[in-house]
Amino acid sequence: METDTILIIGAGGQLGTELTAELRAIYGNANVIASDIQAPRPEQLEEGPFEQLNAMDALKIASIVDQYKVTQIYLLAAILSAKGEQNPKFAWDLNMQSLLNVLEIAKEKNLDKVYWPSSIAVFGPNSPVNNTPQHCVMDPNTVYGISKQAGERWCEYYFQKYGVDVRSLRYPGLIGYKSLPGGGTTDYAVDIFHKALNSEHFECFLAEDAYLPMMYMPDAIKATIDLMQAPSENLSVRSSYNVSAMSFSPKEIYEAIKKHHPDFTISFKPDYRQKIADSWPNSMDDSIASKDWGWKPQYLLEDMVADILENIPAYHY
Ligand code: AKB
Repeated sequence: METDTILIIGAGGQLGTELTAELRAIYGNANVIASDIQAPRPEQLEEGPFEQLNAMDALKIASIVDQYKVTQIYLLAAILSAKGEQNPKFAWDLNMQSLLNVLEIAKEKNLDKVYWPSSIAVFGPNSPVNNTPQHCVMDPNTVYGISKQAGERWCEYYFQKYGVDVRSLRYPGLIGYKSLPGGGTTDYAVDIFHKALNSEHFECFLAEDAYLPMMYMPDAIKATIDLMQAPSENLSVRSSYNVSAMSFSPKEIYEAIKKHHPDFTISFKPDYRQKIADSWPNSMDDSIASKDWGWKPQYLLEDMVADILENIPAYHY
């Protein structure tokens, strides 16, 4: 029987919502403590333990860890790429302070494991654009990307110096229908489904050919849990693993949706987020993740679109 007790910080977000449900299915509701800066919705209180928590509050994190005898922390709270550009100083403070809080607590309290997400945003204009390798030039030019790159260095540092078992993935754009993303450059690829389902016109904030790496949420959840359950000695990367599933442009996802909704219309009005997209890879080389812990995605564009369009109405409409 599993005896792990997991604290999820940022459980109400796009990834947190789905990861909390999956971890509770594996470890039991009572062994997964959800926390978020937002007050809980009534159903969150029914599903299992919930604590209202600001990820910058190290004392409160430590007291929750003591109270529930937490053995693992998943730190998902962050300001994403587009929102970060509107308040760079705050994005830096939140993204770095929360990570340092968790790494310090993991060290002090000898936690078993920590999970912290990185992103394709760690790459920049001088990184190789196609099949971007695990190790290459990284010159991120968003505050989000800079914080993720610095965070990767901190993770590796805490692993090397203090033996903190911290694990991380460089997520591409994550696409799910159960909850909405907030403040990312890849968010258009979630919004587009809701417009199609509501029979509304979609104005895309990226150009039609802005090609980016993306991943369907079930693959992201599986990747995260597979990495966290892999034997420590198999992991050769302690900064953050490249993972990849599919790449597409706004025009390509529109065309895939249009096959199911022939009247759906789109126009393109690129804004400041186009520059962010331009600085990110088109596709990622994830061969080290495949080799170390058997990573293999299940969903490509057409399967994902069909699955979302089939499931979204019952979920939201
Ligand atoms: C964003 O667009 O900021 C995120 C990411 C790719 O990390 N979805």
